[in-house]
Amino acid sequence: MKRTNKIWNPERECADREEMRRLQSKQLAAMMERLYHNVPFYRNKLKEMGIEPGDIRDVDQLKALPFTTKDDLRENYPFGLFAVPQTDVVRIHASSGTTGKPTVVGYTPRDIETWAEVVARGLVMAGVNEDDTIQVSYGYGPFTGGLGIHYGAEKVGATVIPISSGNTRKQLQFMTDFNATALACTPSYAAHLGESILKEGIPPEKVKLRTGVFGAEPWSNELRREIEKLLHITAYDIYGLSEVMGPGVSMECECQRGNHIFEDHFIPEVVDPETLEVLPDGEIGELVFTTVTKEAMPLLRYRTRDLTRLCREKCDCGRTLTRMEKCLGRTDDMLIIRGVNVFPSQVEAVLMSMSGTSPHYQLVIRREKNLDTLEVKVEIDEKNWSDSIRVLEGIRKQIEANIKSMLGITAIIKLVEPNSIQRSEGKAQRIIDLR
Ligand code: DLL
Repeated sequence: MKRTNKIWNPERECADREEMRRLQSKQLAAMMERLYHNVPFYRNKLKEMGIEPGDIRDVDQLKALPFTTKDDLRENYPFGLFAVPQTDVVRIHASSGTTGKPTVVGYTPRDIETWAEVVARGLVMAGVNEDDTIQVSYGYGPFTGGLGIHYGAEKVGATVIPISSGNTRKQLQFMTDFNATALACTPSYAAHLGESILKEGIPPEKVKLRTGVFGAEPWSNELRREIEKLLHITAYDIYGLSEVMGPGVSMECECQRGNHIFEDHFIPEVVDPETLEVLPDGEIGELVFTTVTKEAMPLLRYRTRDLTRLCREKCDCGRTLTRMEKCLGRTDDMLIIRGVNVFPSQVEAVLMSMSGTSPHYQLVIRREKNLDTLEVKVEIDEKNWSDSIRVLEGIRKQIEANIKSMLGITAIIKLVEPNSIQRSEGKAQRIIDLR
């Protein structure tokens, strides 16, 4: 008998909305007590605002509560926001960040259990079960990707290959020799693995993959189709951030119409990033999470800087969990090119909708005479690279025209030869900002 069903935890994942609200309200009230009594940072904030923990009884009251930002985490480095004594913390993760101190997060045994539960739910959405062998090619270490997926996969009962990121040759060897049926890594690395299979001439029947869970960086639906074609799989989006838990905050189901947020643990809101007002469902804004069940480091209204919109309608898969649209990008990655706002994922969507280009590109931003300019470096696939200059010039002009018509910006297009843009084994570096 199969231990895994199509829905891992139907009671929670298909709960009636009113029932979910009641649960969230109860969890929020309990969280407020813990924050007030155990975390001086929150106690001071709440006192300043004249809020007593007992005042908060309903999830609707969230909007009256203070936000938490990445700077708050940095200022309380390393353990200032922990709500439990060190003896109760069994794991620490940290995200490096590009500047300053890393952000540190802690987990109690129950937090680890919750994390495995939500990742298990996510893997089941992607069709993973105990008959699968999953190659976990996210980095193992302070980054939450590797160990996060690992525990969820073991909970599902799948066979885990904890290969971590990097060493593409070995990845391909393990994938084929151990008959991996599922792959977990960043979408950019998945595309690279797919191309490497072709380049190495590995016969398609030796690759048994049928599903993949990809995330940790923004990626377009067009790149999804490219990965699905390269690897002959269905590619699912998994979203998360270390501050909130790690991978498994939300996950895409078979309908592939937005990621279901595991809102019995992470309550979502979308706010206007300028005014911080809560936006109605369907409007794009900054995603904010309140981690109502976390013990070691619960966060109140954590501003993710990720831009998306929410949909609370029941999904065709049967789940009632609120969905978030595929992330458009991060507020800090938004480029303003001569007044037009652009996200790298939008440029990617244009590139991937054309033939002749590869999924490897970089955006170079410069400032010339006080104006920002955007150069798009695009790798051309092997077949087209050997073509005549006239053909290449045609492709270049077509990219330029498509970017202009779809995004409304003029970009300088530079075609580069196959394999000249550095491959990333984790999160791809898409933006080179020379300003
Ligand atoms: O990237 C956790 C993770 C690991 C998620 C593996 C999915 C798979 P951080 O390193 O803290 O944690 O980075 C979090 O990455 O705020 C988003 O900006 C971005 N991100 C994560 N998943 C997605 C996704 C992990 N599916 C930051 N789509 C988040 C778009 C994503 N962006």
